[in-house]
Amino acid sequence: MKIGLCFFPKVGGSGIAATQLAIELAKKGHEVIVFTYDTPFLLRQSRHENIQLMLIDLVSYPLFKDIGYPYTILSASKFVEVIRKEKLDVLNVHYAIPAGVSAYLAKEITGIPVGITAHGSDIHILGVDPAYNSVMSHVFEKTNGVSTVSEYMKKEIHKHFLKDNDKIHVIYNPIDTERFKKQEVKQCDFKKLFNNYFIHVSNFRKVKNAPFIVKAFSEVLNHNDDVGLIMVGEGPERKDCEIIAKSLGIEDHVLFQGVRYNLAPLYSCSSALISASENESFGLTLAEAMACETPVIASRVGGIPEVVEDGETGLLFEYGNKDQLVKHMLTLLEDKELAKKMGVKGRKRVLENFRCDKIADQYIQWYETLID
Ligand code: GMT
Repeated sequence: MKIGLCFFPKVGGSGIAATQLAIELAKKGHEVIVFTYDTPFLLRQSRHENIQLMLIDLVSYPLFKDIGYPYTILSASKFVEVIRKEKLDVLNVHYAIPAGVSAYLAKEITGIPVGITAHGSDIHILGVDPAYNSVMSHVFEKTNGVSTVSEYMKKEIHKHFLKDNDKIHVIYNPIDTERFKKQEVKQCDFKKLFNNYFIHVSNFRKVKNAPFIVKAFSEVLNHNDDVGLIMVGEGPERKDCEIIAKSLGIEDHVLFQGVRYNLAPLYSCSSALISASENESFGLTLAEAMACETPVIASRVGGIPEVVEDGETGLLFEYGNKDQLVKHMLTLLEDKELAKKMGVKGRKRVLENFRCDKIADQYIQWYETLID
């Protein structure tokens, strides 16, 4: 098959998942044309036969100074140009805004079958916003099919956009279980200060609720102070987390690592991954940590219960309930046997449900239905 895949290239769940998908499809012998505006970091690391990168030109004009690039038109034009030249079989865009609109235009112009993969805030934050809603409703109606990353998201799409449930397909996110596997780390790759670590990985947007994790962690330190909190990623609330850590006098225990590309060693040396999000359609980092045999502690929101089996591969807490989070953190610090068992079950769950080659097969089956 000749497949067009469009996604955001920078660090972020939808881009990471879609890049992994591109790599798997290419490995299976399909020709993949990636549409984006910069080289995704996973594609920078190695060469992949069968993947062609088509950069969307960011052409501006003085009149557009206040409104930014007209990205919807720029990407639609690139789709049309490439579809005509390369005779693509199908176009799959990841994250519905604005690429869903660009793909809709390309379908109108060339007739190509289009599948939109919705990832999260493109539905439950931006999609439902009246600023986008009327156009997005039309686009979802007119596209050949919609896929999304959890049953929770399927319900959201049905509620807000599509009466026709059969048009919405759930395909979980792909995890590379070779890249994400337990590594025997005697020492973390940064200075070893404590015997135990928790880890949080995110883009530090408000929805991730990262300052709450720092506050809960300070209460854990009242019971056990031989523990550090590794904070990975960059974003709007990272600085707030630093300020809170300092104001609580625990700044020596909270280790801000910036963006890290090799996460397996960090997951592997952690007692648990912590996620306190207000909403999460899937929670890619949870599945990555589980693949590394690291148990997870997460808020019971959105699609997270589909990824984490409560009491089996991790422990869930009610969103915003600090006492429950602290209790779970202490449980996994103290009961190493339980943590180990959960870790082993976590990897098994990822291998069964999220392994990237299996997920790529599910995408192929979905593309076949779009083409029919
Ligand atoms: O939708 C977003 O907030 C951004 C998006 C991204 O590109 O990082 O994250 C969403 O997609 C990820 C990949 O499918 C999921 O793992 C995240 O749970 C989801 N984020 C939210 O729903 C808040």
